[in-house]
Amino acid sequence: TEIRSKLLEAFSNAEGEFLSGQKISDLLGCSRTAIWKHMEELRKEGYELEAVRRRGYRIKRKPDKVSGNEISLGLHTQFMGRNIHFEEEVTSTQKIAHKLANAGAKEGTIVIAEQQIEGRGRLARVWYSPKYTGIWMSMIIRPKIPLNQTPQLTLLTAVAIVQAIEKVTGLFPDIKWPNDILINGKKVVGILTELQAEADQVHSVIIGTGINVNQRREDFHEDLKSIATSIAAESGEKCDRSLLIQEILIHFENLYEQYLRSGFKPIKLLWESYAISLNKEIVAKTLQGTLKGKALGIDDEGILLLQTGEGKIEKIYSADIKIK
Ligand code: BTX
Repeated sequence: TEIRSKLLEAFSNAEGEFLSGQKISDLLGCSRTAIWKHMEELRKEGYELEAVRRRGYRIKRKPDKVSGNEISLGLHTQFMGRNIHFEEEVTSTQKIAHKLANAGAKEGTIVIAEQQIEGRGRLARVWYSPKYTGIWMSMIIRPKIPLNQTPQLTLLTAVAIVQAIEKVTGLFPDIKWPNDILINGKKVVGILTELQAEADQVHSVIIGTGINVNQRREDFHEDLKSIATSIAAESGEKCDRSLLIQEILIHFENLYEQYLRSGFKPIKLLWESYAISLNKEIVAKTLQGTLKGKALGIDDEGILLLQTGEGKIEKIYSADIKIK
C-alpha cells in the first residue's frame, strides 16, 4: 500500500497528464511489471485508466468513492485533509473525530464515511446519512482562540462550503444563520461544530459537515421531502464528491489561515454576502423560548442580532430560525 500511495501521488502531481512507465518505475523504485500489477488493482477498484504506447499511463477518472485515495489524488492543501481516516460505515464521524482528537490527531485530520447510521445534528437531532450519496465528514482543527469565538468557525465553514459548491456545480447556495446552507429554500448542508476545551483553552474544534450530494428527490424520507434537497436534485447532474471535498478543504484552509491572521472581520463580510436572513422578519426558536423580530445582522463574534422592539436588540447565540 505504500507503493500504491506513492503511485497515486505521482499521478496527482501529473494532474491528468501521462506518466511514462519508466518514470513511474524510477520514482517508485520498482519494476514495470510491479507497476502494471498496481495499475490492474486500481482498475478493479473502479479507476478509469488509459495506457498509450510511448506515452505511458494516465488516470482518466476516479471511481465515485470518498475513501482516502480519491480525496488525496489531486489535493492541493497544506494541512487540511493531509491525514484521512476513512471507514465505509460508522455510527457518526463526529464520534470518531472526538476520539482521534483526544489521542492527539494532527490539525487538518478528517474523518469520512460512506454511510452513518447514527449521524447527528444539533441538540441530538438525527442527520440522515445514506450510503454513497453524500459527504459525511468531520474536520479536526486546533485554533488558539478563546472559547467564545468558536461559533465563528461554523460561519467560516459555511462560507468555504458555499464557495466550493459554486465552483464545482455553478449553483448559488444561500446561508441561513447559523449553520444551514440552502438551495432554492431547501437544506443541502448542515454543519455541527463541537469543542474539546477546558476553562478558557480550546484543545480542538470538530466541525461536522453533512452534504446531500447525489440523492434523487424521491430518495428523501417523507418527513424531509419538503425541507431537504441535494446538489444533484437541484443541478440535474451527478456531482463528483471527491472533487467537491477537495474544493471544500482548500477553501476552508485558505479562509482559516486568513482568519488566524486577520480575525473574523474579512470572513464576516463574505458570510454576509451569502446570507439570506439579514434585514428580514424572522422567528427564532431558542432553548429559552421563541423570539420574533428583524434580523439586523451578526456582530463581530458571529452572534445574531435580533431587533425585537423599538430600540430593543437581543443577542441570539443559538437557535433555529424561520424567515417569515
Ligand atoms: P441541525 O440540528 O441544524 O439539523 C437537523 C435537522 O435537519 C433534523 O432535525 C431534520 O429535520 C433535518 N435533516 C436531517 N437529515 C437531513 C439531511 N440529510 N438533509 C437535510 N436535512 C436533514 C445540522 O443539524 C448539522 C448536521 C451535521 C451532520 C454532520 S455529518 C458528519 C458529522 N457526523 C455527524 O454525526 N454529524 C455531522
